[in-house]
Amino acid sequence: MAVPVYRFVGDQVLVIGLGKSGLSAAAALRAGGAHVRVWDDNPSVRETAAKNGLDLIAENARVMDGVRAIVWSPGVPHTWPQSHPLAAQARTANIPLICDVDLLLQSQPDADVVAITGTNGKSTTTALTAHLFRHAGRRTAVGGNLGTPALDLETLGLGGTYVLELSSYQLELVPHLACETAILLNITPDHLERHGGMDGYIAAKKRIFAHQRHPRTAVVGIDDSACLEIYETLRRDGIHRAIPISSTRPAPGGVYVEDGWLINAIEASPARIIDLREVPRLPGAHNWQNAAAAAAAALSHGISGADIASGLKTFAGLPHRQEVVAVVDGVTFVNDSKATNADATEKAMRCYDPIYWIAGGRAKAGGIAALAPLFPRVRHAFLIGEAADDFADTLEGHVPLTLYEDLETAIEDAGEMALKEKLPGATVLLSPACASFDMFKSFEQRGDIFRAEVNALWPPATVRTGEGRR
Ligand code: UMA
Repeated sequence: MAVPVYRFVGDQVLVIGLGKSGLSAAAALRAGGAHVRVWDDNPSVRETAAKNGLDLIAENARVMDGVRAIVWSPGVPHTWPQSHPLAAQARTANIPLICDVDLLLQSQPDADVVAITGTNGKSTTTALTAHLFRHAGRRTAVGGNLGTPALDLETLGLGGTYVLELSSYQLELVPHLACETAILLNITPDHLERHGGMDGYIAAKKRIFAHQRHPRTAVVGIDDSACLEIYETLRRDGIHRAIPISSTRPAPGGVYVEDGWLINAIEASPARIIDLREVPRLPGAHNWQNAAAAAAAALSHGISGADIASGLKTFAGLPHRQEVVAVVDGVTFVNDSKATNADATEKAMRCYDPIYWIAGGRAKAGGIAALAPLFPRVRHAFLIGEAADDFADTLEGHVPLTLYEDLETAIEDAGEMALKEKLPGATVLLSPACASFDMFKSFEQRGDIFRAEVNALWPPATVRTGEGRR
């Protein structure tokens, strides 16, 4: 535990939800002298918590009496699809729900904060922004929705910068989000059940700009209509320093990509930073938007274009996001397990041709119908999971396909077909357009299996000698 929270010494604080963020918050609060009581709706999690010495909230008690703060885990629904009983009691008692990120910001007021959200690309942008800051010699800690709970980050204090990925869930729980720089990449429908519809989802995303502190830099993607409207509002409000970013068109006063070049036009006439076509770990227009956002944040914190260019070149990328796991006899194997919806898969598909596509899992509403314009790139589809039959119906007559019981056999067949056909640019792409929970613990486990299986079937030594698979 890295950041103790001293604001609640001797006070009663509730922690609801005992996953990564809840346990981290409970530890930080206890270390800071708070009286912490905890709750999780899962009885076995409660049992473990009690065994580990945490005080459970007594059922049916007057829970809110004397409570100073309620730390709510982002994944626990509180308003939609239905109200949570403890959230309802908190509302009656007029106690706001906050999450661990809010506690970090309250405990570390001297550090700078770059907060990042968006439907897609926020993890890559967060990792890339942190990389650019570190590359330029800045003391930086990176976490939030990305994986490391906020209070597990190191204490930075004055001169340090927290780079935080924030989900729409977290944004509803951070009333003290006083960040210098806020980034909103894009908005497309997601998590609608949890926010009561698109308006609720957009409202949650907009909260990233609500409590900014000087210079109130708002970096906003202008490539979708919802974000463009938000940008226009911020530009005119006389409070924010709004910086537009685009991967598709010139954005005067902002950072954009033109003919593959990343351009800085924030304060002066447009200046080239780097040719993004030479940055292999950031393929595709969606990654170029991520690069523009990270560059805008870095520029507004005084990092030079030259440092940004060299930083982009050394960015290693994130696992499970168009991660190249092997190149075997000219066939590239790409792990894009993080693509849990059609929108994310579309972004990967635009980068490759021909594609040996491994897809399926637990489908999102709409399935893969939106990907139809990209079907001509798919040489063969290898379908797994609950969605396999539905996806087969959508692909029928457009793309040859095979259904599989397990991921491993699908990988083997996809690889063998690609290696046999030897088509230029051939890519075996795991980009499921589905959640993983029907077959795996998480998208990370699904991607780890893909990586391990590819390396087992076509080990690096085999790749070098070009002798085919073992
Ligand atoms: N729980 C309840 N009641 C419920 C639902 C869950 O008590 O109705 C309990 C579960 O039994 C479990 C705990 O809540 O014990 C889980 O809490 P959580 O879902 O908030 O998960 P954490 O492990 O704390 O992880 C959270 C984020 N999870 C979610 O927002 C769902 C992680 O984002 C984040 O990395 C982590 O904090 C550290 O900051 C993950 C995520 O899936 C990656 N995010 C969503 C996304 O990216 O789409 C928003």
